[in-house]
Amino acid sequence: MKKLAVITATLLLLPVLLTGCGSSVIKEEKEEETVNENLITVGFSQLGAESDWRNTNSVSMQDALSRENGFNLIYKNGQQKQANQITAVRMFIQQAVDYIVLAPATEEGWDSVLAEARDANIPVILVDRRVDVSDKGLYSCWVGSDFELESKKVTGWLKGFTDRRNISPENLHIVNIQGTIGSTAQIGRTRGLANAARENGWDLMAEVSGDFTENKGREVMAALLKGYDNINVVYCENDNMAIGAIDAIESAGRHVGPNILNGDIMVVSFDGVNEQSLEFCKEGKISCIAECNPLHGPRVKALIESLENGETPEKFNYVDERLFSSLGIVRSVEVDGVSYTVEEP
Ligand code: GYE
Repeated sequence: MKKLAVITATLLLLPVLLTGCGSSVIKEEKEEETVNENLITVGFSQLGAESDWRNTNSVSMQDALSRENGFNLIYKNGQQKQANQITAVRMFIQQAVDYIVLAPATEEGWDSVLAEARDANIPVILVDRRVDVSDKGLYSCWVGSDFELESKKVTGWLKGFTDRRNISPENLHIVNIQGTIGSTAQIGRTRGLANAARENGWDLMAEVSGDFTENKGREVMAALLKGYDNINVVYCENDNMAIGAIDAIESAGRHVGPNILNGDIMVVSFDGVNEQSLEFCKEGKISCIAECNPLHGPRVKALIESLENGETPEKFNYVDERLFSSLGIVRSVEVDGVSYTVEEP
């Protein structure tokens, strides 16, 4: 059922953000939205614009949920603050949107506002990260990545690499530059590394958050280099932090690469969206990247269409993702009985 309403939304005007993806841009938040009865109105609370992954995801959502496709999209950027996202969801409820799409910054603290959406009979679709709520009925469905699987692929690659190079496990001295603490991507990627370190006997020396941004990645890496003189693997929970970390490593006069027995510091990472990180992967500056697919716009569109048709979509919808390395040392990685080919970036 479409709602007949004229909605006036006074929103912050944000600068247009260029993405790492061709000439696509994130459209500004609009001053005014006029809802037409033929369009499906969707309020989308995006968590922020911290990375290339995020910006590509925002463009994908805006392209798919366009007027031409039959949608009136109200896009709100939460600036990495959950409080802003809760305010946005409440605003969507007041506006009586048809659907709420939420890309939550962190998992905790969503019970009340999602109960308000349910009381207002507005279906909520989660995209990318998840929420930790006592009642899973508070949202219709979720689409995103298996972050722990991504991590198992990277750590499986690292195990294959050390086996082939005869590097003993205790000689791996790893630091983890984590994403935003409490976000699903951070939780899965951190857990995957911690488990692999324990199982393989690797020396996981430190875990510090770089909040998924290039600047924090640089800052955290510079501090880690001062605190530990034996780091030889940097596990970055996204590419933007890896780019910052590589800059910090090189600024400290160290070489980034896979020859860790000869003094290199190896960097491994996640996303494979940003062109520079893929270039670094080709050059061997980033040894391995687990792809994280941000193109959820068409997937969310399909979920909304299925709900519109009165269907019940799958609760959890996972996307397929690849694994990249240009080193040619490890050809495939096996995780939980499934073999993943290591592809050229
Ligand atoms: O890997 C990172 C972004 O939640 C999958 O968030 C997302 C992560 C992505 O900032 O670059």
